[in-house]
This record gives sequence, C-alpha cells and structure tokens, in this order.
Amino acid sequence: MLDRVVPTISSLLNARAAGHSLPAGLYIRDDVFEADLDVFFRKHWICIGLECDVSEAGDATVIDIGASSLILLRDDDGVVRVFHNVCRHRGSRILDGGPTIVSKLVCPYHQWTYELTGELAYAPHMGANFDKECRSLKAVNFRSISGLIYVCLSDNPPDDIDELERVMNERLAPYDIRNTKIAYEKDVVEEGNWKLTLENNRECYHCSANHPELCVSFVDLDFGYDPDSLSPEDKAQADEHLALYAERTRRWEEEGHPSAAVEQLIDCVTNFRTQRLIISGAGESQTYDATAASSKLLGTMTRKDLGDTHLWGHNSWKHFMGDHAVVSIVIPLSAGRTLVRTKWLVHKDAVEGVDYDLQKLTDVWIATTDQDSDLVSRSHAGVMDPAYIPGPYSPFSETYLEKFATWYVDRMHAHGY
Ligand code: 3BY
Ligand code: FES
Ligand code: FE
Repeated sequence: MLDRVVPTISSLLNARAAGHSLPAGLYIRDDVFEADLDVFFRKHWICIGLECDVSEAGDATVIDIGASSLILLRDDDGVVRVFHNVCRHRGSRILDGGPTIVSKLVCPYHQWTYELTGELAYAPHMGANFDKECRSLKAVNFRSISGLIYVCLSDNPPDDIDELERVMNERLAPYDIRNTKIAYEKDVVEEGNWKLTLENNRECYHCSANHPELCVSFVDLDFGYDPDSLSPEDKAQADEHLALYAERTRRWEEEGHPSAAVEQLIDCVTNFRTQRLIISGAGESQTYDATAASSKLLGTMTRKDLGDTHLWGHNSWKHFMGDHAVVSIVIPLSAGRTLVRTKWLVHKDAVEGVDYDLQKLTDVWIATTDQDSDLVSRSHAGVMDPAYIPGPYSPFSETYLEKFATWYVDRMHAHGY
C-alpha cells in the first residue's frame, strides 16, 4: 500500500484559489482546528459576552474557549473583571461553567480563596513565609467596548482594535448597552466548522430561500444581485431601493446618527464591519412584522426608525435597533462543532409582558439561528465528502466571504503557517 502524503497546513492555505471557498482540509482537519484556535481565538481579540452578563456585584459567569476557561465577574465595587479560571495553587478549575453568584472565589480543591479583585485572601497550611501577594488570579486582557466584552488571550494583543473601539463607542453611545438586560439567551451547537458558521453569516444569498421570518425586516447589505441578470422592471426596483438606501443613510448622517459603513476586513489584524442598515417594511425592528417588540427603547433612543446598526467580528455578529439588540457569539468546539450563543437585550428596566412580548422579541432570530444551524451542518457534511471541490463565490452576493477567506489565509500566514 502506498503511503498517502498528508498536505501541510501551509500547502492547504497556498492551494486556496482566489474567489473560491477554502480547500476541505481547512474546514475539517483537527490540526487546522488547533491552529485556528491558537491564531484566531488566542492571538486575536474575541467577543466573549457583555457587561450585562454580570449586572450586579457578585455576578460571575464562566466562558470556555478551547483549553481556556475564563471567569467574567463584577466585583464588590461594580468593576467588571476577567480572570483565567485556573487556581494559583495547583491549577484546579475554580468555578464550573455558566452563571453564578459569588462573594469570594473559593477553589473546591484545597479552598484557596480569592477576592473578586483576584487577590488571594486565604491559603491554609502554606506556612508563615508564604507570599500571597504574588498568587493573585491571572487577569485576562480585556476591553469593554460600550459594554461588549472583548478579550485577547495572548500577551501581545493586536492594537488595531482601537478603531473598532473608537467607531463603536460613538455609534453605540445612544443604545447604552451597559444598561441593558438579557431578556433571553439561547445556545445552538452547529454541526459545522466555525468558518462555515462565519461564511454563512456574511452573506444573504441564502436568505430569501431560507429565512422567511428574517426577510420581513432584513435587506441584504450588498443586495446580492447581478444587475445584468435582472429584468428591466426588477432592475428599476433595485435601483429605486439603492437610491432609497443612499438617501436614508444621508439623512441619518445629517441628523447626527453615524450610518455609513466602516470596514476593517482585509489587510488588518482585527476584523470588523459596521453600518446602519435599513429595516424593511414597518422599519423598526427585526420582528415578524418589523415593528418594535419593546415599547421601552434602549438607552437614550427616542426614535424607532434609526435602522439596525450591525457589527461583525470574526467570532460574533450583532444587531442594535431602537428597541432591542441581538448579539451572537461564536465559540468553536471542534473542527466540526461550533457553539452559537445568542442573547436578546432590552432596556434594563423593561418588564416582560408590560413593555415587551418575549415571543415577539425572539421569534425571528430563534427561527433564523435554527435555519442557519441546519444550513451550516449541510455545508459541513458536503465539505467532508471526498467529492467536494472548492466552489466559486458569487461576485455580487458573496463578496464578504471572499474577504473573509483572504483575511483568514493572510492571518494564518502571519502566524507562520
Ligand atoms: O446576521 C446577519 O447579518 C446575517 C445576514 C443575513 C443572514 N444572516 C443571519
Ligand atoms: Fe486550588 Fe489547590 S488547586 S486550592
Ligand atoms: Fe442565515
């Protein structure tokens, strides 16, 4: 039997043809998955949650990413902190997964006890000369950008997150995301590679056939059509739509609401895109009839007609509307499994059944995330098939996939692959 030569990760990256999806190995191989985790989930900034995950002093939650486990908490002075969930004695995990309330962090193994500031307060039987001061919990590099928590697990976090911070602090100020509450949260485990999850999110080519609920309110970013393939009537309609988009954006900007697209998608370390998108139909919110689900608007918002400020990163997508926000975070679990964690945010004082209807708030994105999960698992299964050959991206509706694949390959090269 002939030995089969397994291509290196570098050769898979080099084999990627411009304008095409990635070679199968980059989606399905375990060694690529480990490399992805190291490059994209340790050495880049990732979004892990929100300040409102820990709204009160003593609230804590654990987020696991690959081999790392992080504790996000709010200390007694109301300061948000992120620590590695690794005891400074012999390394035991301190907290188990999920949200909890704590007054101190007590390691279950030998009861080393930490203040919520991370300081080691108590370590029995360590002798009189034991120096507790140098055994604080290891803090994680993090930034709260308008209440969105980004961490970087490397000691040299990329500094081009400054642009994301600058742009989003200005755009999100009126939404006051720090003062929201999580009305609902849902985890979906997609049976697919995290890059297929991302690719699926960065196009709406699949929307009209798969997302009837979302399509009531959502208009594709790049409209996804080939102008030459349209009938004169459809072309006229599309042109009218583009003109309306341009006019709406101009008016919003004039009224002081930053709306134009800002993209940092290629030739950069930190990957993001934002734009104030128009909402179709009633124009207020991503609900089944495009009207607001919450009568108590976010932050200092007084208008429901300011569209949907969307924000993409390489492990999240987010939509900020007048009445609520939807935040999805992507955490890879293995080469073929990806956790998509979605949270629906409303004003912190909004009362369910009085100010908002939970079903109306969540219906569209629950349906959409389930539909997307199904699409990603189909996609992964097809990519696993030996018959898969990378296929061409649409130059009209999949331009952001091309940018993502280009960025992915560049970043892998930058890290020596
Ligand atoms: O969240 C989004 O922005 C994308 C675009 C439409 C489909 N998808 C769910
Ligand atoms: Fe935590 Fe021993 S490992 S107290
Ligand atoms: Fe989708």
